[in-house]
Amino acid sequence: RLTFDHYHRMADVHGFLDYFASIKSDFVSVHTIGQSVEGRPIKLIKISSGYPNASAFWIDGGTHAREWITVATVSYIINELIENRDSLDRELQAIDFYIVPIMNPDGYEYSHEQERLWRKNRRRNFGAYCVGTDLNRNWGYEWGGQGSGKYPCQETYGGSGPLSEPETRAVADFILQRANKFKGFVTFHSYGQYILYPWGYAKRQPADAEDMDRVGRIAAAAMKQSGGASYSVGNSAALLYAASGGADDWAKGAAKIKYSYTIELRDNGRYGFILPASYIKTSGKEAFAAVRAIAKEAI
Ligand code: 0X9
Ligand code: ZN
Repeated sequence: RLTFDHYHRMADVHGFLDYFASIKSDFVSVHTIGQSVEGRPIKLIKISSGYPNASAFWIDGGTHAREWITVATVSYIINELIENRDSLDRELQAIDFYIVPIMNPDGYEYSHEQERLWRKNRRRNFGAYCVGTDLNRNWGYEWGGQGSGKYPCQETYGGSGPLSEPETRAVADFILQRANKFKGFVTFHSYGQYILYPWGYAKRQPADAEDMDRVGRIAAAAMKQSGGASYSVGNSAALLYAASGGADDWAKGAAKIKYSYTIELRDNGRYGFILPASYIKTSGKEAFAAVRAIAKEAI
């Protein structure tokens, strides 16, 4: 079992998924949808509604290795969706949740063992000394544009091509196989307390920016209401910076999932990426409120 008072290593997080699949096999299953560069599993947990034509909702964490709070927060959400299923609204019980808590297992382990502030995956780049591709610049929608590094030694290196990395490729293939089922997509990052919506590749609003903004604000209000922190809502390139090849842009632009968000969790900069584990529960609670709010609006 996982506790939410310290950060866990990959094996523990994955073990916790398997444990749920074994004790709740009537509605929970775990699937290895691919392998990382170094051969670690990309594990996905499906929390099923039991309805064959259910709407689906995507959640992921652990894209950037050092953003440990996202792995812990997504684990917390999984625990809530399973253990407190009966107290969940009926409409949310009718959704199939597909959740990957650790998108970048190699980077996550590396940030525990070698370099706490590691960001990218662990790709050995051809002809270069520097290791790693930024998985959040590697997605195949407007890949390689503004805010994406061309050179392997950059922290925002977008890779050798769109979806060149096994970690992004596995998830893209999985989602595209059932893309029309997905109504919502939330990818967790840290830090800054933002609810961001596309586009991220340039300072450009999507045609449905008004809807995106409205639902983002509902989510921020739900977070606050749950006793959580203040989150700012806005277009990602406008509020933060332009960065192309992001998962959120791909989900909206390529997979056509309307309600696609990046949520940057706590904090506001006091601890930054090195957020103490004592924040896991509060982060989990507010993030779960955001997921419930977005999912409700999306279906
Ligand atoms: O730069 C990123 O990948 C995200 N911020 S972080 O500090 N966690 O690295 C923001 C991504 C926002 N979405 C897009 N630019 N598409
Ligand atoms: Zn990030």
